[in-house]
Amino acid sequence: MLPLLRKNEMDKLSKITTNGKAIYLAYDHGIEHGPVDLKGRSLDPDYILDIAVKGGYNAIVLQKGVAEKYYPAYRDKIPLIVKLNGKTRLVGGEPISSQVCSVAEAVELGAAAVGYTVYLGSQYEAKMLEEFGRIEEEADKHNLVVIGWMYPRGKEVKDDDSPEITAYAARVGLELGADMVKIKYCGSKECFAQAVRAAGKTKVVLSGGPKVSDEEFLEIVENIMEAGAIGLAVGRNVWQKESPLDITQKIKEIVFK
Ligand code: FBP
Repeated sequence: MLPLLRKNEMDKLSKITTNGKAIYLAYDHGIEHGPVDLKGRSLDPDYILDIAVKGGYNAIVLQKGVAEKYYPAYRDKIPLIVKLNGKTRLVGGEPISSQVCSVAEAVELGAAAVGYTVYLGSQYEAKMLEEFGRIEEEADKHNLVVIGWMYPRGKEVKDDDSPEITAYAARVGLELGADMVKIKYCGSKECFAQAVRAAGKTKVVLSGGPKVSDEEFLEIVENIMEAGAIGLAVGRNVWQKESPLDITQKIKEIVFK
């Protein structure tokens, strides 16, 4: 039985990786951040999907509404990661991201993987951990990859990008059974390596972050790859740039070299 499980594990990951490495284009900002992030061309989902396909991304990350209306035309061109929960930036207080799409719906939409944000340390952490557990169980039945957006956040979390908290977030992903965790950069190669070690056999990808200069971003990509990450899920640092395909090419040279 065990070898079979391991084979399934490899099969499902191979749908959204290339030789064990990966770049994902994240585009769930319409709900998380709103129009402030989606200026100009990036408001149009087709513009982003076109970058994802032309850039050779391993998958595109979408919420179900955008996936329903735009992904059918791209279904044969690029794998889909459906983000199952979300929240707007309009709510104050302790963060909670509620499930807005089921695993079954994600399967219908053609997903190869599902993503779910857990705000570790939030007053509502317990609810998100419980939902994550249920999603894991359902996703397993469909052989879908589960990616945890592991974000320490809330008034109890004073230093959300400290080495210790970042490693903690990565470790929680392993403990919960995530196939992959998406974590924020903690400022250095050494710190990120510590998080990768904490995640054990759970794969680690970088969460891109707000737009910075190409040089700064590419240095971060170098660092996380040297630290043992398998790649990154990036949004703003690609599609908010003047030439998204140029920066994509540079990212690929580092990730897949
Ligand atoms: P970016 O590369 O643009 O940072 O996107 C990664 C991501 O996790 C998105 O999937 C999500 O919409 C956004 O960041 C959430 O960012 P935050 O919770 O920090 O506002």
